[in-house]
Amino acid sequence: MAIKEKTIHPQTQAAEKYVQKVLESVRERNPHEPEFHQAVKETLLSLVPALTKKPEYIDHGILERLVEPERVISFQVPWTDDQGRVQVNRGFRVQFNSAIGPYKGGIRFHPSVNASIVKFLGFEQIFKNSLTGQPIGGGKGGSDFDPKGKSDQEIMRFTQSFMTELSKHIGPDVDVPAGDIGVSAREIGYMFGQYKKLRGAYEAGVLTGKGPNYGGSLARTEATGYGTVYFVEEMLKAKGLSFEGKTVVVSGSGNVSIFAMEKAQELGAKVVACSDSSGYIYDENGIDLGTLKQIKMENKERINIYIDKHPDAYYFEECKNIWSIPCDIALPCATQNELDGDSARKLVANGVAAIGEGANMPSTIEAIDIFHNHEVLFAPAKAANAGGVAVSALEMAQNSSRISWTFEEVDAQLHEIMIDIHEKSVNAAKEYGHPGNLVIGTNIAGFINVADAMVMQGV
Ligand code: NDP
Ligand code: 2IT
Repeated sequence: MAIKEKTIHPQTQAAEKYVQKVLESVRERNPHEPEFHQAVKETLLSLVPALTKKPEYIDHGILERLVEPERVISFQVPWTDDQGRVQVNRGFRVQFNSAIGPYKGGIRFHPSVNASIVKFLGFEQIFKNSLTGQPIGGGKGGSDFDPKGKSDQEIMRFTQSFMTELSKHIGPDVDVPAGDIGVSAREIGYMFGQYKKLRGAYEAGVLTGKGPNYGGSLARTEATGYGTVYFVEEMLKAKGLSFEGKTVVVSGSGNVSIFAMEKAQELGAKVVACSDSSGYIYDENGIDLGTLKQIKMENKERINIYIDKHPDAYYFEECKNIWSIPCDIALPCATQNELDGDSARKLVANGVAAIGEGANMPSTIEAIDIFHNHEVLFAPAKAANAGGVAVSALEMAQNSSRISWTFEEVDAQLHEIMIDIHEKSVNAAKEYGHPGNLVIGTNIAGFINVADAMVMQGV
């Protein structure tokens, strides 16, 4: 008896071949950049349905152009420490794609920062920014500078030196950096002060995440964490579920994590655990956010201090083990690849219902496959954490028009944007033949907008 072979449409075959060819060339042309390869692979594989439907993208070489940054800047950052010694760090800015607006994306200060990390972040930013529906292109920057244990004066001297070089490459209509890991309002303030001095002009829209008293937007600090929870709320709602009464675990205890916890609590969830890079805390009564904010945001201490103030809570070393705690909803909000296959298996075995990626690329490709195979609701980073950059774009809009909106006005716009991103992702997943797969829906929805703009603007 003849075996009936599954027939693959020739256009799908052509799209798959094209994607494989681009992936191979990315690996060859960018050796030793595993995070960049991972981000490109995860994204491009999910674009096959879009390339099948619109093969003109292949003729226009859209993928080859998307994976090659328009500009990569790498520079020396010399600074003097409190002992008078000269230190040298490496700075980066990757201006990835400007099809739909000026480059936009954060700056990360962390010892792990290298070309691979900045490129994966810049690449993902293209799609994320497009999803927000705002006119912003994709970029990212950073330095291998470690802010831990540095004095305020050291932070200021380093940051000023970083901006001395960066200032040559940015501007309100060119490239607009913001914060990321290790860069919050304090660092943005020092960068803005230095940029202003070098330019001799008050160009408020050159950076976002500024203090609200000098051009920053209210609700920018809260935006990424709140936005992640708004997105997950929509994903749950579509299945008749909500945060009310759910047990939530959130990794990290930085900007994104803290405000994700705050919004989840507001919506009636119990957040029982969170972490920093040393370990995690478990408080079965629910994390006391007032105490946590004081420890991590104000005093910049280690998370284990929490148990001094809450003796009935527990502290465990090894932050990765946070995923062994049973929960209904897990929000990875710390860093890339913090949730691997083993962690995903533990979460699934403990009955997790939904994952919302507050961090960038926190789940490995294996972990995402496990969630999909077990029908766990999965909110991918490019959609779920887009609230931060969306409010950054609202900050740019306020700066251009020299007005400022109230916290409630910005928060309401953020909420609408997150609902819209969810709807776009759900619709694209359905339209391109993968209903319910938000990874595919998100990537395609973000891609189409940028790809069409690239086609219209020519080579
Ligand atoms: P913060 O610097 O405010 O906080 C980072 C948190 O993650 C800290 O608790 C930190 O622990 C922990 N962490 C950092 N690196 C590691 C690591 N290698 N292993 C374990 N834990 C780690 O950063 P953000 O909250 O701003 O950023 C968190 C994530 O969210 C990142 O992936 C970032 O790219 C992403 N993101 C941020 C946005 C923003 O607006 N800030 C917008 C969209 C995404 P410790 O205190 O010990 O360093
Ligand atoms: O990853 C991100 O989207 C950010 N760090 C925020 C970028 C921004 O420009 O606000």
